[in-house]
Amino acid sequence: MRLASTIVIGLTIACFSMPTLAQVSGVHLTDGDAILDYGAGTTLPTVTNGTSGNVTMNFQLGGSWLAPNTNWIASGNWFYRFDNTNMERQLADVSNNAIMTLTGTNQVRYDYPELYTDPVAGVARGVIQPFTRAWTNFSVVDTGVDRARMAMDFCVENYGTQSHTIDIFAVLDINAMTTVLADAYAPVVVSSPNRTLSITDGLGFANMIGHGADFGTAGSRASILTPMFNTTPTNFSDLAAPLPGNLDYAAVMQYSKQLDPGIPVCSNVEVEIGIAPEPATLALLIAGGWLIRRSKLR
Ligand SMILES: [Ca+2]
Ligand SMILES: [Ca+2]
Ligand SMILES: [Ca+2]
Repeated sequence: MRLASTIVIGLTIACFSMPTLAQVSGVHLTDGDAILDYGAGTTLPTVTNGTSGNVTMNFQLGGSWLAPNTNWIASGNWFYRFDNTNMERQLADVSNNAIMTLTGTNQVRYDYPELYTDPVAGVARGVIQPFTRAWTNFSVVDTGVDRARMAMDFCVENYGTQSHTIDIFAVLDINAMTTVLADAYAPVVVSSPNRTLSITDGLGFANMIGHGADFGTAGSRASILTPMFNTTPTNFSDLAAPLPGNLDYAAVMQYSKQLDPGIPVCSNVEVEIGIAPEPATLALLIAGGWLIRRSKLR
């Protein structure tokens, strides 16, 4: 009897001394030889504002995992700003209660039960925006030889009774051909309801498609990222003129959404990357195709 109660006491102590839930980790997704890491080798942000919101990422067309000169997206994330606030916030696992759910090898969902308003004195992380929650999905698809596509979406739900508006930002530091320089941007193409930013670097290309986005632009890393961490509301406008490839650029899609009670609102971005076949290779492929066709005709 004494032994049994000792065990019970021991178990009780063990339960109460267990650490709080672990921080939610980043994720490694694969499809064929395409790879997408969100929070590569790290946990998700644990604060609602600051440079940790620009989560380390890794997007590969192929090659071994994290091999040098294989990463086309250095970092990025979703940010949001409610109508009653002045600052953009990042999705953060503040209370250790975000949840990660993997599907197969190439999809992940993160649930965030808490969203935040501006920081206030004594509460650096900000006040919880009541009756709101969010979730994100990330996925990667191998779309062929030297081709890959990643998708990321952000959904927010208002389960209160008061309507809001919310601004949502998808920020990505894309490095076409894995190099920070030589990424030439064309002006954003508006093809309702989408916006597309097209980037070229030699034979490499990257297209960032904002489904239903209200604005799409790119600029130096600082011009896109710093405004996500400062103390004033930020609004972007469309990229109207081409950018020559002489800086390390980041790109952003902004969405302005009505957030009525009971109606989840989702924003979605896709990024296609690839290397166009060289003209000589193309000629060989065409010739090869012709020979195959001729042999089938016989
Ligand atoms: Ca480049
Ligand atoms: Ca700002
Ligand atoms: Ca870049």
